[in-house]
Amino acid sequence: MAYADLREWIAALERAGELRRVKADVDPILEITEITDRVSKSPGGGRALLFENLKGYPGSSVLINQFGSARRMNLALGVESLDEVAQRIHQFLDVKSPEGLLEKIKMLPMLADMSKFFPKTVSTGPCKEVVKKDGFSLLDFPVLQCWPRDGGRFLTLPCVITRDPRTGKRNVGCYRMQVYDERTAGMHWQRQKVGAEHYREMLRRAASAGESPASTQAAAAVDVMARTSGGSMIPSDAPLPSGKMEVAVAIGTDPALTFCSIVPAPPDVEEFLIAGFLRQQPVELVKCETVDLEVPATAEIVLEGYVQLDELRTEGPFGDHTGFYSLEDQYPVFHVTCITHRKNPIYSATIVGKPPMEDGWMGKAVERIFLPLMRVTIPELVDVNLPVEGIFHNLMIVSIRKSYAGQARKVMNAIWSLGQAMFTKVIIVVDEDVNVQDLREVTLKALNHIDPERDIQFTLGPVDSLDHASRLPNFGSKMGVDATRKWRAEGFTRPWPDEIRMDEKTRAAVDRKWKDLELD
Ligand SMILES: Cc1cc2nc3c(=O)[nH]c(=O)nc-3n(C[C@H](O)[C@H](O)[C@H](O)COP(=O)(O)O)c2cc1C
Ligand SMILES: [Mn+2]
Repeated sequence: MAYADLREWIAALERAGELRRVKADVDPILEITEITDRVSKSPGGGRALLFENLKGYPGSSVLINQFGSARRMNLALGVESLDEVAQRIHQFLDVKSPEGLLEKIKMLPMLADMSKFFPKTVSTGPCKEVVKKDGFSLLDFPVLQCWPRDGGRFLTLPCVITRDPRTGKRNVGCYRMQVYDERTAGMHWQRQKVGAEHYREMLRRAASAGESPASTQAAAAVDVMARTSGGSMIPSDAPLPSGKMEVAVAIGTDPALTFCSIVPAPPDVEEFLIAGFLRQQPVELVKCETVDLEVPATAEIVLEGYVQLDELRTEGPFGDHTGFYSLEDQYPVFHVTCITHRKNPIYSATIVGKPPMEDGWMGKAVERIFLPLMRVTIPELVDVNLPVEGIFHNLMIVSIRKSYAGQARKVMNAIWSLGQAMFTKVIIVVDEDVNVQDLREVTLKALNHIDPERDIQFTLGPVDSLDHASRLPNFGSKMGVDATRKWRAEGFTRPWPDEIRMDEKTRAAVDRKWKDLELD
């Protein structure tokens, strides 16, 4: 069921009637956004678009909106419904130690399955069809300018590959990249993301290199950390330690891997492995030409290069998925040392802006797939809804099976401690009898059930870099709403009213005479 590359995926989209080839001339500057935005907001998210005639880029093509509907998201992962993926994860988590030979034998297929997950390094692949160690330019590709006030043109769907200097593990993250010129681009890994942590670890090492004793080394590292944070730096006269960090960027991979670059995986789990799990076939990797990293063998375009540790540059503004422009900030700069690509590479992109957009469907897939994983630490969790207008970090509605006093608050704290869910600005917790997917039901019941002063929990902590309202960039407050039914054990002594429901006998009687009433 796995797609070997972007081209097989495009063919599958076309067979399913989910692709529209656009032959008319379009401009990658603003025009593609306006077209795609209208398509994204049409019923069901429209179709994926393959622009085949681009102003200024004869022979090039741009794929966009590949994940932009529930159906395409399912197709991308080769399932009928995302619950299938959740179910497979659940099965893995549900393993109990086998008792006796029969149970052991039953487990063998699953173990054999696991061998398929690990990435495989191969000697070469289509991404090496054209290798350019000089004479290359980022401007050779039809990179979009998305919105009028954007700081420039941005790579919007890059798989950014870095290596943890401590463990050697590779990370793949989707971080937008502002193209500054032929050979440099911004590296917008936000401070709490894994690429940023790899960068910080390189900085720590550089800060403490040559210094002795250990306490001085640690102090040097602490000082650098306080001044820099992931991407951006608190302005200071003291220079940062110098050095280079190798980075590779793949654009246009098979859809499972592209999707994995956005999933909030635990930092130490390689996305290549997760993609292998989703595709049920290993991701094939090839070695880069100029850096010590591996990239997907079938990628359309690969950028190799490095980030200079002590160099930061203004990145943004950028019309973001909040519906507002995210503000300028200081981020590291990526320097290209080599570009390899397939013949006639297909440039793959997305746009973000006011929801609903393509990324909303990717976020919904994360919501479904992560539910069983969230249940590992929050076993009382029944269901989760991240409404698209809540842009994933502003609003999470969860239902729980409540069994003890104060449990809703325990669940909030668990969510604020759970990987990227730490960014959640507002959490609403309801009882398991509320369908969190039905926003009308949530509004009715949650608001009926709260005494605001009593049931709202404020806390402080890290917030999303895109939050423009927090008191400080990346740091602010969050709110949890305990909209569960309050118990005596929680100090609530008033009687709790019954929900209104007609009795069965009357309902059946009206059913029988409904036709005669002629009310339809
Ligand atoms: C279209 C799109 C664009 C994104 N752009 C960025 C970005 O510029 N910077 C960033 O830190 N995260 C961005 N993200 C979110 C990250 O991809 C996401 O947090 C991912 O889990 C990061 O991977 P990591 O945990 O390996 O760092 C974007 C997500 C999507 C869907
Ligand atoms: Mn990661």
